[in-house]
Amino acid sequence: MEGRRVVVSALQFACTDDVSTNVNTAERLVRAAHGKGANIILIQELFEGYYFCQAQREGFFQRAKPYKGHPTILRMQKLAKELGVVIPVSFFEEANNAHYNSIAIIDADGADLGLYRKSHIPDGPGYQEKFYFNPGDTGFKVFHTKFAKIGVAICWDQWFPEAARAMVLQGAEILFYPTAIGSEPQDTGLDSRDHWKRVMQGHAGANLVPLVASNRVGKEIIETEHGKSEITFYGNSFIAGPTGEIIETADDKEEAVLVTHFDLDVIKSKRHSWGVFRDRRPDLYKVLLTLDGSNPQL
Ligand code: PUT
Repeated sequence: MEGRRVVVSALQFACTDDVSTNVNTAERLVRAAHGKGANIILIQELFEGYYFCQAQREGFFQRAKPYKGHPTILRMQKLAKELGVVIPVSFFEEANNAHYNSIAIIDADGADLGLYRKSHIPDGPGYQEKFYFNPGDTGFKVFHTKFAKIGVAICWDQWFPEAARAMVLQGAEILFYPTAIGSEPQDTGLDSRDHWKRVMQGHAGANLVPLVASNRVGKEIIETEHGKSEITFYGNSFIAGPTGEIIETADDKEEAVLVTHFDLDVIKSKRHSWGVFRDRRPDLYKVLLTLDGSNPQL
């Protein structure tokens, strides 16, 4: 019996540091994904420009814009409505004196379903996000789109199984992670791509949901306060199935439009019959609410 069929897509491209060029590229690839039958199309994190968090420069705060009336969100709302597709739109949000790494979820009729603000903010060489972003205050959310209930989290959030579980517990049927990750300026020998993939494959398998990850490619060189810094983003955008299996993957250099379909009713039956949501023991998980692992139950 045919169930609820949904076609998901992950886009991957190299960003320039020019907003209109990048938004045009995103639109071209969204149209290509729609041409391949996609219903929900994921664009990579902060696709309007270079990944500016390589540097701590006060001028980069000027890249932030308020959520309401944001020109890229408005343009993607028009595009979503024209094509009848769902588009999560990642952007650098200014909210009075706060700043967030945010994503607006645009439904297939162009309606804005609301905002998720990145919860886990990384810091370290090349990825100095704490300089720019307040930790998100929305909590983990589920968005009821035309095609599926979706959970959307952002980049560093993807390393935390708690975030994935929280979204699926609330009914998310597919998880989406827009990302910006690549080389590590402090260690040329460190390549995290396989680790990065396996962690998210684990979220898919542990929660029995498909998962879509979209990452940028390309070398970006940024003038920092200590001279130039560069990151080569490794792409490898992928779509995983509900046992964590990789179904589609892109390479580490090329632009890509990945597309895969899933039957959400079949997956739902498998998720329920496997029993992990029946056998959870939230009464024993209070330690997860501590930072230091001290067990409030002892
Ligand atoms: N996008 C954050 C990645 C951090 C890698 N060290």
